[in-house]
Amino acid sequence: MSDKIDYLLEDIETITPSPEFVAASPVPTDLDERAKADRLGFWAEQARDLHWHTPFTQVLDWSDAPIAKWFDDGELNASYNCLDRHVLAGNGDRVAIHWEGEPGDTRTITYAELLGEVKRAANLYESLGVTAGDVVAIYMPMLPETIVAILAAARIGAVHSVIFGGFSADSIRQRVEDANAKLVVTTDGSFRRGKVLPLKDTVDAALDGGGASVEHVLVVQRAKNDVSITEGRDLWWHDEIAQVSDEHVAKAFPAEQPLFILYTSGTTGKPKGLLHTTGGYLTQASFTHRTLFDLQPETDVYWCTADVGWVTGHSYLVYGPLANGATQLMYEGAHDFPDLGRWFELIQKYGVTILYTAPTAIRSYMKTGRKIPEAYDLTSIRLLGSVGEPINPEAWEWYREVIGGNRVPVVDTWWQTETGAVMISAIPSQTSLKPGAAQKPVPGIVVSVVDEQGNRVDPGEMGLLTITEPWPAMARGIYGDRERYVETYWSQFPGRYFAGDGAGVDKDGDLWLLGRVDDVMNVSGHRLSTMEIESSLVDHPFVAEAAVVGATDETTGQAVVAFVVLKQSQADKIAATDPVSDLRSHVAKDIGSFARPREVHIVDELPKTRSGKIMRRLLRDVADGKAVGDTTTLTDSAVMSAISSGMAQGS
Ligand code: 6R9
Repeated sequence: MSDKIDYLLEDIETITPSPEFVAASPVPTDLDERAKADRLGFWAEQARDLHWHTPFTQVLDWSDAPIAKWFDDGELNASYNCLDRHVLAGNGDRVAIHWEGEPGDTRTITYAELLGEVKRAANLYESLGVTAGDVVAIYMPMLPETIVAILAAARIGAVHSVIFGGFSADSIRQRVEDANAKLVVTTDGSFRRGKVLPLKDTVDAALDGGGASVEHVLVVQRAKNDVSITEGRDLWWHDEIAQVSDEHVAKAFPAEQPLFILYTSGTTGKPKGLLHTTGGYLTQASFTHRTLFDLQPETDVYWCTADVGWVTGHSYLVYGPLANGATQLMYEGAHDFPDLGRWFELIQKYGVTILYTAPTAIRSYMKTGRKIPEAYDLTSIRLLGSVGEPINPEAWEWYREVIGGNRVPVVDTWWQTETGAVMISAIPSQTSLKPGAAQKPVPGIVVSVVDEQGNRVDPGEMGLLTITEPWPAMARGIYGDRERYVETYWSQFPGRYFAGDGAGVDKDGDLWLLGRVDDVMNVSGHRLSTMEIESSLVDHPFVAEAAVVGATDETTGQAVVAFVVLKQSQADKIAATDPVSDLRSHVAKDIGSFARPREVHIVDELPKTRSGKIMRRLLRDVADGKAVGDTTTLTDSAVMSAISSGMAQGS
């Protein structure tokens, strides 16, 4: 059986950081050295960058593994760290948020103003009887009030559970009930591609006959669409906020005070509510944010395009940037409204210097062509980040060349809802970059790529990513279900965290993330990464996007089945050839004949979750000729019907 990934043993050209970038970088050069010499001491030092009401004396308590306690005897307040301390340090006039609504309305909010809003909201929550440990569910679009609602919960020691604004009433009910939420914060509606999405109606449907724990629903007015108000339960945010004081003293809470629950889908149908606590989470979120993005808080304009409803929004739109006193852009709407230039127009308008986005967005711009970004001035950008999926080298190169003007570093950051903050990434001022690789564990993080028996694999071998030492931002379990947490992550390799991702180490010792292991195929005894074949397909000039799955095959065990979206700009050339046979040969030539796709299906669109991940599970069903499974988390379930009916007609 071949476990080799040949390209990991080849010479790969790296891109060294420019001398100007290195010279200007505020990131200490000895982080890794210090972390290796004294790992816990290193994290303690990072934690001391925060404000502690009561300093901690203990660093890690692992006696109740795998539920860690970090900085356990210390006390702090997350909201104080994100707001008060910047204002007290004289930075109250610094812009915290440049907000732009989809229709083009804008708001500029300084740290002092944001603090005032959060104090009022904290008073409002308290007046509604919300106290430390209570759960506040937040079903909101990308508004400044969403950040206010989150930080107000943190300020009083309440636990927020943000539910992505695209979720259905059933999903809201399930989450509200799982956590016994006492308060729900929502909006009347939100703007999306020029239409109003009626969020409050969805909350009403969720609470109709369910969610008995909910005492109040606070409604932020945004779209001014009609909503029904349930007397005694529902309150307008603006009415209530006007009646409370903007004085509020942040109390100290224990380091292990629960900060939030965030649900993520696992391999089973029931979403898992990952629980995160305060001190360790905030330490690692802020440390990674300032280190991996080379943050210069006085001058940078940072933009994370993730929705606040996902973990990336939590750590790199709320806690990381605000704890570091950064100035950031927050955009309410769709990337393609009113046209595909919107993101680039925003970068130009606000002078964005750091952009953090997902490969799927990059590939969709590759598909529509470089003309769109090239029409804007993107020279303010000095750093690019990627997250959410493996980034294929072609997308990495395109991102750097077209968005980064061929001059800026690109950091590929690997992490998960479970890990709370980035775990694997280059440090842009210190690492020679390799297109397509996440490269290095963050200082203070220890990982090991192992085989199924738990033995470390050699360079060039395919393995499984494990994390061998506890880390500050790690989840403190699945809310209310310790067993499931242990079973899902800590039982395959006892004593270690198993991420569910495949990985390899190259001859220089750099890490390559190869996608979920459930996406690994075994074809005639050859282990193949879906990612590797996708990357090869995307390398072909005709292909904009590709998804590969392992279909069941009587002879070879599994067979490679590819779904590809072709580039509109190449239509003339494509018409003159046989693209399916071209692509099959291309992969065979690129990787080896064993990797030649059994089938290549040309489709108009790939099925994606609302967070932009390709739903390979659904494509596998189609490839296996099975009924297509649950499509409720797709952005557009019509995509699957189109693909299935195309297959039935033998496309
Ligand atoms: C942050 C986030 C986690 C899963 C993870 C992995 C994939 C995320 C990645 C990446 C390769 C990267 N993933 N970042 N794969 N390279 N840089 O996305 O969290 O939504 O929980 O997803 O996403 O497969 O296991 P989450």
